[in-house]
Amino acid sequence: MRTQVAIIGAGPAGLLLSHLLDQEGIASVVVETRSRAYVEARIRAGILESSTVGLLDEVGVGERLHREGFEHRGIYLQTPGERHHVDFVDLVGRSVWVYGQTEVTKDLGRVRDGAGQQFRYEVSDTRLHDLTTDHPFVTYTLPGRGSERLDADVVVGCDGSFGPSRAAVPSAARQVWERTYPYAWLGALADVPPSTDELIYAWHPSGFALHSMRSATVSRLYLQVPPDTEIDDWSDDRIWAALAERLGAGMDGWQLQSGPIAEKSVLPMRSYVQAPMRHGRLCLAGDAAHIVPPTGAKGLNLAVADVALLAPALARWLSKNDSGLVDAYSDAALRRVWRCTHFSWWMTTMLHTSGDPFDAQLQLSQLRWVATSHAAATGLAENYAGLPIGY
Ligand code: FAS
Ligand code: PHB
Repeated sequence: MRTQVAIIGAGPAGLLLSHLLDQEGIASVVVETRSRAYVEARIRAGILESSTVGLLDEVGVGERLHREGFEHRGIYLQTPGERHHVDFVDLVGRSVWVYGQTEVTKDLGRVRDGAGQQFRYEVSDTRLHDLTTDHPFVTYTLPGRGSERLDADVVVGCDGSFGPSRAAVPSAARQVWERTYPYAWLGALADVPPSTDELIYAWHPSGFALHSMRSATVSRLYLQVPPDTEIDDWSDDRIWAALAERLGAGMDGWQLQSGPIAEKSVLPMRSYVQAPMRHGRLCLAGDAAHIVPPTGAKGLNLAVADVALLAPALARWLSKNDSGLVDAYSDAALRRVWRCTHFSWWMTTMLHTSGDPFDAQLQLSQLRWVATSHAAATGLAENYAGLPIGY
């Protein structure tokens, strides 16, 4: 097979890239190792920055988001006994939207089907070849149909943190920065109406907690747990008890409604950045190049920002033979990557307890500062609501 851009990975980065390229008249084939149903059901992010929503609207993928998602003015920051609202709209004139990554992925898939996108789902043994020549190609095995070769002008690795593209950049040609945090998140999806109108980020001596949501009947909740936590050690009752304690049930009469937990899992917390995000005719986008802890709600939004930069760069290269933008892609994308990596680290270290009493006082002082200083709250709002694409 031959195409212009071979995209590895049908997550939000890969699907959105295929759509943006199509809008520029550039053909692509998307190769994915999982089934479509699995990818569309995989529970991950839930917060969309205003620039992400703006882009999805622009390219005709925002209709259901506006119909079924929630627009939020801001978030609550909480310490024991105090819940403070940080209003992004007042502070920086931008809101955020609550709309599950599963729904974004379904909307993108539907629009790509309508445009006749070529997909290869459930492939195995994906390999990248000749990336520093003018004729790169990808090989993989199709379920029950043997191996296939996909020739392209460019290969884009949108295959996340466990895909082959990241490692296809020779170690001598790449630099990696990594930080692993001494805690993890226990995430629970519960069939119960949210007990808050906007997200609550709570600092508590027993550990961090987050109350998010997916709809008027589904809540998404997170607890800080030790990194080696076994999910079987956490019964639903234990999860609800810890959430009630840390989110301050009873404070000013506020109650946390509990209910059936449909899904629960443990998510490791780490920061990872790999540079450059281009090597010859291989470009990396999204989690393939960088991982942020979810405390800043940046993962999905960063993947969107990468492909928003990459699509016009590839289009200009492939249709006008002008490599100016693609030569600048890695540095331009990494500027935002490091801004979001810093913000996600800052939110994570401000809100997760380390057990060190000195740290605790520093964290409480920082949270009080954000709650009382217009300048500090604006800094948080600017980063959380999202910086303009192309920052
Ligand atoms: P993705 O990982 O979404 O997509 C990569 C795709 O490549 C996958 O479909 C994968 O199956 C495919 N692939 C892998 N290897 C392949 C191969 N060999 N051949 C073909 N295809 C291959 N962010 C938040 O803001 N909030 C959250 O709560 C949150 N929770 C998360 C939970 C988990 C477990 C993870 C891993 C991430 C979470 N994130 C969260 C971050 C998340 O939203 C990512 O940033 C986002 O999925 C990145 O999108 P992509 O870059 O498209 O990568
Ligand atoms: C989520 O809704 O899944 C979510 C929201 C905010 C975060 C992380 C996860 O910071």
